[in-house]
Amino acid sequence: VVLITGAGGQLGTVLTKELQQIYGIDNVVATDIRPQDNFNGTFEILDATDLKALEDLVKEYNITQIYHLAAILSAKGEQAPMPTWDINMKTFFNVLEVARLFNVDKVFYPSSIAVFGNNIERVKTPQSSYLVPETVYGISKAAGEQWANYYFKKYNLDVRSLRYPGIVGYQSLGGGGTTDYAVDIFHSAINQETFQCFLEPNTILPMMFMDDAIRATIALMQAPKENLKTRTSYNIAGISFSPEELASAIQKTYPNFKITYKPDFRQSIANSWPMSIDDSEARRDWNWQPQYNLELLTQSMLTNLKLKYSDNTITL
Ligand code: VAH
Repeated sequence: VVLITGAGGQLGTVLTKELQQIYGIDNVVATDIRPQDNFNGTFEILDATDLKALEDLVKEYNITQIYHLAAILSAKGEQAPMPTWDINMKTFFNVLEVARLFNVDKVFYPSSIAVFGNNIERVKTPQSSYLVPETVYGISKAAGEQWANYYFKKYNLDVRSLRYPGIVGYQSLGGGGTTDYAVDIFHSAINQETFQCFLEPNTILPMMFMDDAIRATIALMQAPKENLKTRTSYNIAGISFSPEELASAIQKTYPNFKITYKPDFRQSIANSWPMSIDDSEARRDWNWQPQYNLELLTQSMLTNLKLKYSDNTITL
């Protein structure tokens, strides 16, 4: 039985459905600190900073895998540094300890390109870069990677991790990240509103379509243990693009779509991150291969969002 923390988040919403497909709806326990309206499956309210509450759920449902998606992301995290550090670390320590004590088979830990600072090569940033993160979120994720590696080496706990780029999907909204503009822009396009972007037009960032991110997660978790050489976290790459490149991709379908730029504090976060990622280890160890380029991402976003807005099933 699989437990997901942060199941109501941008990634958790989609990953929960995928895991229900793979393991069966009765073998997935979705949890989040906030209730989810019209959730289909087993859902439990969980504040993952509460060790006892997590332990009780793991025992009650005989959990064998944990996907730990609960976290405060980069932009939101900068508004409250210490609470962000406390929440991001406490929740992961709880997951690691409960997994160790109750013989959980596998743990998934999401890391991020936010672990990189601008002390390194920002084009095709290598897996083994020296990490100097410039956000509390990035510091917590870099620390989490070391703990994942420690629990693997010391307790043989099978913790696996990906350094996600910005994720773009139609099923959910961003969760307080610096890459959220790349989701919001599509909602403006569909609703024929001018989009005000909080980053400069030429800010290139590593991104990935949601379906690729989900497929990468499942591929990593199902890879034979002996193939995995990296136990901190794997670089993975999808596509890199800037707001102006994304806007012109949208204008191919919506020629009248307009974008304006009003950079805010998130610009300095974006400036500290890589522009593109070298994911050769993931390709070597577990055959990673993205399938979505900018054009396919744009088409899929516009087609699916139009559907959601037309039969107003939009419950974002
Ligand atoms: C964020 N979407 O912006 C998340 C992610 C790399 C980006 O970590 O914080």
